[in-house]
Amino acid sequence: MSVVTLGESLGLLVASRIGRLELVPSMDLGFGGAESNVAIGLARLGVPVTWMGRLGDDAMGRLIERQLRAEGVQPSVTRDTSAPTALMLKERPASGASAISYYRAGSAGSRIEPADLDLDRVRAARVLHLTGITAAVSESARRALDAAVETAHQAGAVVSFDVNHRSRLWSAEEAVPVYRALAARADLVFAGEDEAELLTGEHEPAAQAAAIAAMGPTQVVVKRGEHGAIGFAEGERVEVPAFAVQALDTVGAGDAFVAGYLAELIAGAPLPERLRTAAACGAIACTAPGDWEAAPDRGAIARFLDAGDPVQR
Ligand code: ADP
Ligand code: KDG
Repeated sequence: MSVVTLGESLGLLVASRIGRLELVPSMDLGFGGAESNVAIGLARLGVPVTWMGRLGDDAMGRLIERQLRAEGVQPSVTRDTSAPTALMLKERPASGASAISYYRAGSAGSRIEPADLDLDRVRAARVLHLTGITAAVSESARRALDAAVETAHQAGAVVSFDVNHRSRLWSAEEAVPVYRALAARADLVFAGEDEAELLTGEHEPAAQAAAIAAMGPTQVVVKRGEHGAIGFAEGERVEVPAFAVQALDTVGAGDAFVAGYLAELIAGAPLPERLRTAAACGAIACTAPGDWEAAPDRGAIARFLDAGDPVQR
């Protein structure tokens, strides 16, 4: 009952202080990447998971692979000796605000191609999880997505697609037809409200979810940040509110949410339970800095759900 995901992971340098980046004295080193964030979230929830991607033959690539292994993710990595691992910088212009810059054009991760994929692992998986970021990074990455989707379909796996539009990487005009084509081939689609509006032209989350479902997927989830989420599956529509938390860093909330949803799907849980666990994972992920560091394990979810007292003794 495993999950396979593929995409680009990047080194992450985060300004240690609020203020203009050129005046910040130091940066904290970590990494991110929507698909590896989901993979770590799943591993913490006890789901066997493989992350596939290309990394540079450099320190950042080694850091990413080590960390994935340390988190219990099985990496399936192609080492690219002619291109570096990508980087992103996160500056903090004001309290609670962050701004990302990418250094990823021509990176190792963006050069992923169908030959890099371990298709036997895709065939053996229960779920293949993809995001629109991979579609944005290159033409060979789009071919890798196609090959993975084709293989997963033939093997009867669930194809899960999170739109994850990144306007720094491509324009909506370029991206939307690609997202629509991927959504039509997916069994399960996740979209933020803005993304769902891009895909459907609808403004209301329920209408957005219905319009995405009309494209083909049997399960659709619209993520609504601090307003929670709405899901459609098995002929049922379910809304969940967000859990009230003091959000410190919302980057990665959507990835933790997806991990929670997929873990419950694999466990055979009905839609309301899938969404509740997902919302708990999303909320918990917001409570500490980092793109994946705060993703919970089962124990943390249980403590969160019956926490009246925030002090643990
Ligand atoms: P994305 O990161 O993909 O943009 P969202 O911001 O919608 O996704 O977050 C995904 C989910 O995480 C939401 O549906 C919600 O359940 C939870 N979440 C996000 N932000 C908050 C928040 N500020 N407080 C509580 N839960 C949140
Ligand atoms: O969802 C969080 C991701 O956006 C982040 O970890 C980095 O994958 C990333 C990207 O391309 O923005």
